[in-house]
Amino acid sequence: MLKPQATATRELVNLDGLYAFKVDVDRTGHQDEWFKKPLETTLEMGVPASYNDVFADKSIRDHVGYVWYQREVRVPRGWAGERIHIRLDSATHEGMVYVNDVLVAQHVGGYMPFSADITDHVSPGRTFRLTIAVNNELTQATIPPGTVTVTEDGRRKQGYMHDFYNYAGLHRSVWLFSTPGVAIEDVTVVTGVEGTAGTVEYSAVVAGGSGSETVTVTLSDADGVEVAAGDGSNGTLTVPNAILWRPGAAYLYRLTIAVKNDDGTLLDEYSLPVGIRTVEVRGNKFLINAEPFYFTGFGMHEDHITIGKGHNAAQMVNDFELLKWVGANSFRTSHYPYSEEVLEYADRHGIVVINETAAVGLNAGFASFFGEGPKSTYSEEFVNEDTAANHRQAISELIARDKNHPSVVIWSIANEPNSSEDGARPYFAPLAELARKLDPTRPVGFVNVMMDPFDKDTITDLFDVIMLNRYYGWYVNTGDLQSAEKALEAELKGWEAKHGKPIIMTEYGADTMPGLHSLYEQPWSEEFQSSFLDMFHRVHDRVESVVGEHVWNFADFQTSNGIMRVDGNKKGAFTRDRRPKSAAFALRERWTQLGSKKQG
Ligand code: BDP
Repeated sequence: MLKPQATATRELVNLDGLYAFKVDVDRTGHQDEWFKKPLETTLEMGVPASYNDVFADKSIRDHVGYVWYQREVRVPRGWAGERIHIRLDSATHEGMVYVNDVLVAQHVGGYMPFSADITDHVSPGRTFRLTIAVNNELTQATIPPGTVTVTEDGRRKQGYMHDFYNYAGLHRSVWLFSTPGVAIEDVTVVTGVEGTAGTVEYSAVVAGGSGSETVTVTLSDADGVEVAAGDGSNGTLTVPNAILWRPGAAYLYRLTIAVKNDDGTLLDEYSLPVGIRTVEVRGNKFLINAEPFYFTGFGMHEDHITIGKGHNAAQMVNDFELLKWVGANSFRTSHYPYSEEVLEYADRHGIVVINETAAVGLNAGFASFFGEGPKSTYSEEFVNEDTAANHRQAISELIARDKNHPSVVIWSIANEPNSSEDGARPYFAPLAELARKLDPTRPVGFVNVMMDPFDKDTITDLFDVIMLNRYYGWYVNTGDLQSAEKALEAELKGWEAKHGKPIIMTEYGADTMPGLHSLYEQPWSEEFQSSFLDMFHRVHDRVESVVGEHVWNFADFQTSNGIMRVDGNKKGAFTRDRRPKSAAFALRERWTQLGSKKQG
């Protein structure tokens, strides 16, 4: 799915800002057709942002169900004769979009864009009423899954098997955009390296034409100088002496696709940045441009004070600046796809990304942490055929959205699913196959949970890399780093011997209260966090197959209520307002010196 852009043939209007806002307390909005008239409310809500922490009202924060957003939109008068579309970069977790009285789009899955062609419902130069109903419920029909229960006094309660808070709303931008009648609908780019040359294999899908149109492509370097050109909607361009996209040293070319009619009139134009690079797993090494790469960085969250999971350009830049400061070369989009702006930024700044679907919490083993739950994972009542269908959709949409980003080097199709029950292999084998079919060029993996080590796990051979979340010294061997070190090393050696594949430690961390100090390395102190991380690092350095380390988490983040958390998860190297804990300085020391040692 192409991100809308302004080109010589396309225009774009941003619809962010304040919307009238109403909580559908009695669940009557659809029945009473709230979209047919101005919302009866005095509340307003900013887009993009989560609505939960914006109002000083517990009932809004805890609401389970629909909320409604509404505003007037004027269609530019110059758009006569164009196709007109509305696009939501996301609606968490379900969005229903009404243009005046008509439902034009409905989408389930909280972290993916969707759009609708509304040409027949609007008029250039005139206004229309845009109403968006957003539902935050997680059910058997969503990824991630959840359960809504109704208490005896009639309140709806949301349960789910992950710790991060279920922020909801319009977290990303809303757009009105135009496309011409004959339009480029999709572009796929695959890059390669042959000696000193780079190859750019492209294929474009053009819709609405008669077939007699011509497609031309040009590739320009960062200075705008054309370095290759081709004809036709598919082809391979060769760039002599190509400058490669490298971690820490991004270089982007720009591919422009033009569609023209017989007399040479430009019908449509679309362009995208292209980083020429290769990714490959060979034995127990992870190679970028045929050179071993060692991941340093974090599992992150889109999570900030007040705006929750809302995208904000300045906050995003600040997070990337902190990654740079601490010496991180990569991160994982735990536990859902992030805003497209994040990936574009990573492309431009040479940060490597493990891109994850929102399939988190497919594990009955967590029931005890999160209250009552199902006994087995792969069962009619929990992860069933509906879940699998939604999971297939999540993988397909993620790859369709993000396939052209050079920063993305691994697809992570799930976080900590149960991988030891009988049902795990039949569930995951088709999903791994689907991801590979949709993108044969990138390694595919899933993130393994501590409860399913190498002698219990039944699915890791289906994947290219081993990604492990481990908490030796925290959830087990709590505070006893000596025993933890032994247990961790033994387990990693077990994975190494069994699979011979690259291992990335995708999570390791200890909750830490900033400002709490201890002479005795007590858990929760800043000293303990640093010693805990040091212990992992000693082990990583002793196990050859370890090709990366992502600390859990980049920053403290908000969680749902529970006795395991004090105002959120405190495993951040930075606090929630992005101040460094002592561990951040220790990580900086290691990671800024590590690069040459590990990769050389
Ligand atoms: C892991 C999860 C992560 C949690 C973390 C923790 O992948 O989302 O936040 O544990 O407990 O199980 O801190």
